[in-house]
Amino acid sequence: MSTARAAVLNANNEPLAVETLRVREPREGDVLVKLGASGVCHSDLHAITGDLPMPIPCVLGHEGAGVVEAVGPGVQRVRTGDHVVLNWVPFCGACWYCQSGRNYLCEMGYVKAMAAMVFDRGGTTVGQFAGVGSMAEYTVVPEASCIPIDPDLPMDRACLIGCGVMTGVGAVINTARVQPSESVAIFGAGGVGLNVIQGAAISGANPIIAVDLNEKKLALAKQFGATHTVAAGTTDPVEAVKELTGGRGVDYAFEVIGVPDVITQAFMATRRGGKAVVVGVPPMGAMVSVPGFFLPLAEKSLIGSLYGSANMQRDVPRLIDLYRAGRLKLDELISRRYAITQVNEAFDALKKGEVARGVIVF
Ligand code: PAD
Ligand code: ZN
Repeated sequence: MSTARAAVLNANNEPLAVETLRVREPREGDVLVKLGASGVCHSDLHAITGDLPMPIPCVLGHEGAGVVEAVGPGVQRVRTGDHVVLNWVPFCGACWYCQSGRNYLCEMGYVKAMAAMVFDRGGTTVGQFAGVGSMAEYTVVPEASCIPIDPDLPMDRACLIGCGVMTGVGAVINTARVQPSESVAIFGAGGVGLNVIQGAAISGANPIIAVDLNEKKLALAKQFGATHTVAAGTTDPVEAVKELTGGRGVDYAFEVIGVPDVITQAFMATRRGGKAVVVGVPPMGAMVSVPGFFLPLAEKSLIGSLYGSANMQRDVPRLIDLYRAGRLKLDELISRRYAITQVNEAFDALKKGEVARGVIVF
């Protein structure tokens, strides 16, 4: 049994508590990971507000990287001392989705993760956000959630691949499969949206139109490959995107915020036959409306993208290769580094739109 300081959500919309929890030993197929870094993603913030319901109490964090401290019986994919990026879809490998090559849609892994009971304080179980709980000095995850990486890659950069980078780049490359010279618009240039932008740049998309309310984010968007920016606070973004595409609209519009009205805007900003790709997570229960007429008569689509439709074992090494080749920005994503004790400051900065990504380093 180890102990770990962890950021715990005890009640919605209240500051997180940094508590010392007990962490159980890894069991059959489990791995004990000593965290090196954990990114602060808006999905964690959705859990704080309750927009993304999580059983409470719960250790937040799902964008993690660390070192394998110990493995349970039967573990084959990793060994003690391996550096790993954590995968927040704990796939089972056996269900219909896993067998059909879409392990990012596996539901069975979650069922197991929810019953994993990794953290405990005084006899009460504390849950793990997304089966990971990376805002903790140690966590226990299934071996399928550990993607081995080269130990040279610094932890603060590696962790970003565990959510924001994979989700953003994957939405372009895996979900939408954007081709060179196709036009894209990105609504929301935050920690994930900037990665949609750089995924579009890697794919050779043109133009790449970034839409955000925050001028600082638009400046970052340019740095990540946006060819044009639209200040949504002062301009009608749908009209602006159309103007930049000869009046037609874009081939692909990505919504990377999770606001139903902006999903409608993204849909309206696509051309006839275009696709709006929803990456942002709207509050549980919220409905999204699009004019149904345009679904058949303009042959438009509205599709979702979970975790960049990733196969993490295949895609994590690919992203690291792109980083090493100087084609994927990771260093520039990190605006601030925090100690675990500063976790509430990190969420405040995210809420205020002050950072591309904040990272908790252990
Ligand atoms: P973030 O807070 O870093 O970025 C959100 C951006 O949206 C900020 O730059 C805001 O300024 C901007 N914004 C807010 N409102 C508007 C508006 N009305 N018009 C234009 N811009 C606006 O968040 P993030 O990048 O960490 O996460 C973004 C979303 O992606 C969030 O909903 C998160 O839960 C979701 C997500 N989805 C997946 C997935 O698998 N689909 C994975 C990870 C995160
Ligand atoms: Zn995330």
